Amino acid sequence: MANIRKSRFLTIAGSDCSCGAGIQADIRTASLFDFYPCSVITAVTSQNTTGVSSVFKLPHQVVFSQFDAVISDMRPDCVKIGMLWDPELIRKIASRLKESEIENIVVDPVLSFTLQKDEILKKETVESLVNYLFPLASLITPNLIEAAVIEEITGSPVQKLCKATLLKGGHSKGEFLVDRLYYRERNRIIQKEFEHKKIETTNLHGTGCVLSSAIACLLVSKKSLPEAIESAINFLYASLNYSKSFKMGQGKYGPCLVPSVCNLI
Ligand code: PXL
Repeated sequence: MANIRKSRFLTIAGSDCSCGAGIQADIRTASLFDFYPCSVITAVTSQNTTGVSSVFKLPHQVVFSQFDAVISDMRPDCVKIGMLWDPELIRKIASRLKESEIENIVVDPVLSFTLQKDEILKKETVESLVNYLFPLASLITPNLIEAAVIEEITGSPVQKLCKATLLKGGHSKGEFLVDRLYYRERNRIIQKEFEHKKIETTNLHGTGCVLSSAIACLLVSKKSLPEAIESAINFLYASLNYSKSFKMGQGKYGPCLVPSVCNLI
């Protein structure tokens, strides 16, 4: 009698041992949306609320064998892609994703760690993301800094590079922030804005991961793209509000913790 199919979520991302961001944040989020989570770990980071102390990039072969094991058996209904650090790795992951015909792919173009500029920002890495992964994505979710880097490298506004883009406004100055969604309808780009009062907190670590994972799950539940995004943004703000006063470690940037999803969406 074991025939009931449960929805599955796949994250392809880096591990964060403090569980604020990356694979661990994605799994926490997908579980709250009642998805069975699977993961392909691309790198193992050592970090806590004070910063990142090391990044170990897994050999390509180890990344692919995880991918093949999951894809050949689990058939995910949605995928969230986070930290991918090498142009060749990105090309190969993209080609395997294409072959597997998976839908509902959300790409969070993580170009650097919180507070640290590192080699992920290399030009060829960004070009590989844009040329191979963006065409497969249902949505990309850059923040303002990532969008500026991508625009500088490609010479094109980020919203022109993908079917749909959620440009996250969290890094803007001022009391309010605006997340802007751009999507195509009959060859026109439509823009929708989601404005929020900023929540006063430094517990912001992992917000991008939580948001993109929530969107990936919500895309499966047959909501339209704007509806899925609105629900996910509301979920993120409820999470930020819930965790704004927690003190998790000695450093400044604590994790954004997600409350129970009940009554939030
Ligand atoms: O939030 C970006 C991000 C993604 N993935 C991993 C991270 C971070 C930020 O620190 O550690 C593994």
